[in-house]
Amino acid sequence: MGKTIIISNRLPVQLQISNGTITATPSVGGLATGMKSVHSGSESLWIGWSGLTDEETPPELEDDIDKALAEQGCAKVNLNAQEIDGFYFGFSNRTVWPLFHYFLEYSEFELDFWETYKSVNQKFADAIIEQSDEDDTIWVHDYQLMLVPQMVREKRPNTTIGFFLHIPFPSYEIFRTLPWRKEVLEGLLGSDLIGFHTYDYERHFLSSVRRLLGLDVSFNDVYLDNRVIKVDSFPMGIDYKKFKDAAIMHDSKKSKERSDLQMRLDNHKASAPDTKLILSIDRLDYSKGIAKRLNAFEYFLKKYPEFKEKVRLIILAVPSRSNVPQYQLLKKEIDELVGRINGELSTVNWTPIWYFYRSLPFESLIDLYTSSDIAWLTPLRDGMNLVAKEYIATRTDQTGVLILSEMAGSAYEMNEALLINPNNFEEQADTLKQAFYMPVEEQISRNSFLQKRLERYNVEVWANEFMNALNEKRDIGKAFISE
Ligand code: GDG
Repeated sequence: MGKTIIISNRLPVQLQISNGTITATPSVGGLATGMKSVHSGSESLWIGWSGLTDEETPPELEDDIDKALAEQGCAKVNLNAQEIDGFYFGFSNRTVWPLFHYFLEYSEFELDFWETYKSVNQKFADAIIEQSDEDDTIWVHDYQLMLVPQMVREKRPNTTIGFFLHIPFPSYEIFRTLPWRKEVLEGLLGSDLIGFHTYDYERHFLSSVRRLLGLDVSFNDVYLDNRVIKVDSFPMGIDYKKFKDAAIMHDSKKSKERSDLQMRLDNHKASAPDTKLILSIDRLDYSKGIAKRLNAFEYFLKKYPEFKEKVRLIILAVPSRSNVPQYQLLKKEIDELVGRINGELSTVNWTPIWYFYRSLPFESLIDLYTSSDIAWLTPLRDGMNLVAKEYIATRTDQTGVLILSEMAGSAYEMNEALLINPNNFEEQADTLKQAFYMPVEEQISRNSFLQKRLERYNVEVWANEFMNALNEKRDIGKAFISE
């Protein structure tokens, strides 16, 4: 059996150059953690972009960078600033991201973006061919690399290739608007196994394959030439233990060990014990519905004025893709909304919204999760939404209410949460009220079901289930070839 090769746009390491010395530290994101069991030992390699463009990489340090990455089981694909512009900020984030999240009007169909996307996908495919053997197993991640499976297949017809999409796959009616729709489907169909977060995304994909390419689809198998491609759903979990343990550790901290943020949150609780904290955490992205949430919050306070001075909304918006124009406009809109709502509704004792526009360290995230009575997550579309799962994992005493958009992939597995349509302000206002008054026993009952499920289907189980399904495909393929 050969190696396992993982490919994603970004490598799971942070490179730092200081005084001519390179350090590569592993990142702690969900994907990197989940892939630990797959990406371990000498039998695996992770290929991706390092985060430094060619222009930012001192030529004399090239070898040192390669060495530092190799120590982490990684190899880099070199990309220049113009490639990052067209491939990442362009086709990935100005064409595919909005289209796949149903923001058709934001999606830009630029030939230049597409050409760069193709050539960069070819670079990734070439790197795979160079670094792998025929009997290696390849797992490609996400929407930036949808052409890679077919590009590898052309040179390596018998290699086993899996692809996982972390964002929604849209309905046929949306997907068909893409000028390069056939090329994208054909790119993906270079895989042996294609995974999505939910059954709906899987059906949408199969419907597009049938209607746009006219291929035979039976249940979740696609027939293409002499190959059978399996399409399935694999809902991604979180590193449950990490969040639970961090919350336990947090609860056991003595007062002098508590962070400034935690002290602020504690003071808030002490000075207004019957006030509830409502939390939302997202990247600053239009798909996450932050502006609509702010409007819905204002509506709630106007519909139910008795909650003035009784609730506080904490918005943590993490900077993201800030050189894409739509994200700059959204930042402005949110800044203005927060300013206006706070300006209109604040009293001497109360500011309705605390707004943080930054990324916080993991410990601060735990402070926020553990101190908030309600988590309110209202994406307009979201592949999965891991924040919802992380909030539940940190509730050590099982209290807390999760209000979650039906449009998030995680809603399919989190039926015990209060599920809402983010466009329905009436329903959102009533649900906030319901959350405020939900009896503790009901909170515990709902959360205990959720916790059990999240603990069982954690991110490691997700990665292993995908790999097992991929290995099964490889074994079937081998049996077929030897017949
Ligand atoms: C994409 C899909 C899908 C957030 N703020 C901070 C911080 N975070 C961490 C959270 C969570 C992660 O970022 C966000 O994950 P999400 O799943 O909510 O959203 P996306 O970033 O859009 O991820 C999504 C996911 O891929 C996986 O397939 O679920 O649908 O869009 O883990 O904890 N972490 C730290 N500081 C912050 O300020 N340290």
